[in-house]
Amino acid sequence: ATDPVTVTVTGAAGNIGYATLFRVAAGEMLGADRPVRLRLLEIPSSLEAAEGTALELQDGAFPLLESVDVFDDPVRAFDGVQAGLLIGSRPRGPGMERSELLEANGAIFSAQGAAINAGAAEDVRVVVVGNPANTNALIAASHAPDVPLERFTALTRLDHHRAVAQLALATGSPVGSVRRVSIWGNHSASQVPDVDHAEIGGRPALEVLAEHGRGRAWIDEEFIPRVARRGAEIIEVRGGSSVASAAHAAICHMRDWVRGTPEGDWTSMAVPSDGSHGVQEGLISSFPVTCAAGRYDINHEVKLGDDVENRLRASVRELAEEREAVRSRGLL
Ligand code: NAX
Repeated sequence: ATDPVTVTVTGAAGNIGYATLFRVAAGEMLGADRPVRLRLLEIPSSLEAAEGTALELQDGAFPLLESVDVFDDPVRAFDGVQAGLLIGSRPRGPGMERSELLEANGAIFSAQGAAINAGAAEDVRVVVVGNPANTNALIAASHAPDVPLERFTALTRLDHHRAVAQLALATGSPVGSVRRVSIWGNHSASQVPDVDHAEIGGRPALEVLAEHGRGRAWIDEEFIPRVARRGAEIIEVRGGSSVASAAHAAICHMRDWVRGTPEGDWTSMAVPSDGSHGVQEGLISSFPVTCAAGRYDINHEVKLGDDVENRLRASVRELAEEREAVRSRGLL
């Protein structure tokens, strides 16, 4: 047996939290040989619901689940954290101003960043799911000066999966044959799904798409908007926002970061920019990354097509604006 890993999940009583916890307990994130200690964070009004989830986790009798503890204090919830899934955030309510949204989330993620700074384990890794995910990750990172910046990431894996799935559907190919898709930029409608380097069944995706009558126009007018607006489509059709697919993406994000991406493929993660691909250093932007030996590396080799580059520039501008908005409110 190996040492247990301490996993903190915020928004534990929420929809995505609920869909995530049981799979983590089952070993689907960190491996079938890795015991886990779960620490659940909720706000006081949802603490009891989180306690109920903890009871259900007991009822799963998961052999890998060493303990479940529930907190409404971030300092205690993040004590010893090695894998942090920051899911809870303040969604935009009806009539809510953008400034209120930024401030509510600024308060949440600055407190959580400070708690991570105070108590995290040496090998802590954080993925922010709660929106606006990239900027929330930036706020948390800026309140954790003792934690290496690269340990703060945000989720764009759901966008990545959506793009992979749409390519498979459009070409009648198995999903598992689609590789090297990239999501660039912000996790928002400005995100940039990129198929220029993608492969389907080992062949250039653009070639396979063309055989199915899908050229640039399909990519620009159908594929990109479909992927970028898929969250809204799910809300329309399902009557609620993405839950299980988001939980799955968060688990895959952390799993690949810890255990590596498959040989010959890469994935997409929003990570602090090192200045490459024209993304201002320090902004948390989605990039194609490969993971090995517990770390991720931004893919520096892929060359941006003109169209992707233009779109990425707009998405990065949006990220810089979000950063400016939180900075001017003293949240960084
Ligand atoms: P829910 O409203 O079901 O759950 C959120 C939970 O977070 C609630 O139980 C709430 O009490 C808790 N919470 C709020 N503030 C907290 C705090 N300070 N500390 C601890 N817990 C806190 O939302 P759910 O559907 O689970 O979605 C969670 C977040 O994921 C939302 O911000 C949503 O926008 C975001 N999403 C991000 C996605 C991504 O790809 N990055 C996709 C799915 C999802 O839209």
